[in-house]
Amino acid sequence: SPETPNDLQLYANDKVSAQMVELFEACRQQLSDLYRKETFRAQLQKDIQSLYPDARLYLTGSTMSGLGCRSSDADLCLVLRLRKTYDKAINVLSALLKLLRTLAYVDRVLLIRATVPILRFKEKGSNLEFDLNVNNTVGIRNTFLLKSYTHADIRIRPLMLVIKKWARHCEINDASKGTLSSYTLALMALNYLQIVRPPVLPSLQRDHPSCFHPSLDLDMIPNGSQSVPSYKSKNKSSLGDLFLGFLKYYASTFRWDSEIISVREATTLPKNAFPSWKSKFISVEEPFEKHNVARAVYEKDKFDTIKEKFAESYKILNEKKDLNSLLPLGTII
Ligand code: 3AT
Ligand code: MG
Repeated sequence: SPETPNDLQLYANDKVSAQMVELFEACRQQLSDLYRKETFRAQLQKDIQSLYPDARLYLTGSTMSGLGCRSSDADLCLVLRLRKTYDKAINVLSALLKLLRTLAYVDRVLLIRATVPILRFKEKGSNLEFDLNVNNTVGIRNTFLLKSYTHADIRIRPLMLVIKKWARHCEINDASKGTLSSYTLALMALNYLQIVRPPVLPSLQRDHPSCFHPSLDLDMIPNGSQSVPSYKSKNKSSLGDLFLGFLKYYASTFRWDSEIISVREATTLPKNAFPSWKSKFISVEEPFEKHNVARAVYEKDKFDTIKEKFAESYKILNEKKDLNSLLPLGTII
């Protein structure tokens, strides 16, 4: 990892910030976790090529974006040539289901028929979990966009990890239960960091369009994101102040009913300019496509819970100035 603890210490001179650094150091994905996932990916790609010779398997999500925890799953995108999209993807997954059940190193394979259908399985004899989709290549693009944001400023990774742990503890970090996916939370946090004055982050898509062109060849994507220089922000807020600011922003400044979160534009967009977004409780624009990544939040009571957690957590942290008042730090990994 390029940063040293000393760099981070510049932003950790108060209690909450120091607690955030400590939590980050304890929970962040290790190089050994990454190697294990990569070894599994390479073997699985080889086995899948016995069925689909042109298939390529990419690791995506927090494993690659820099936002991974030791306990994070590994997201996989299988890329192969198909004539039709959805129908065929489900057929490929059915065929793969049979193949994976014959592999000695794979365990508990399930086919999940969601909007983006996936195979979910585990590595035999460990807790390592995988989600595999077919040709949902936007996940490769947005993973490397997120990775570039984590490289733009040293505070991003610890802040995002704490936000994820906080949201999980509040039980608002599970898209399958109608709350926020980790990816949605990440975009919400990035958008706050773009909007705060002075900004902690710019729009990387606006500042470096060629690195993030939506039709950039898949194999060029990781190189593209590597060539993004780090951003020199005038905002010197501590980690704790940014976390508190994030909670406060979504507790009281952001207008859920009229604004769309747009990391692509580094601002919010007015919902009334986009009629199909008007009825949504939470609107978060996917940076590479015009869809709402927060569409899992469609029940009013889940939406209310999410807003309540922001308000309540802001109040508690602002008063107590101790991360333990929000999260039982000793028990979290
Ligand atoms: P965890 O560490 O697993 O909690 P993560 O960053 O891997 O966090 P998710 O598991 O929620 O996040 O999602 C995995 C990746 O899939 C992240 C992103 O590249 C892609 N992805 C997830 N949801 C969407 C979506 N609605 N639209 C486009 N891409 C998505
Ligand atoms: Mg994941």
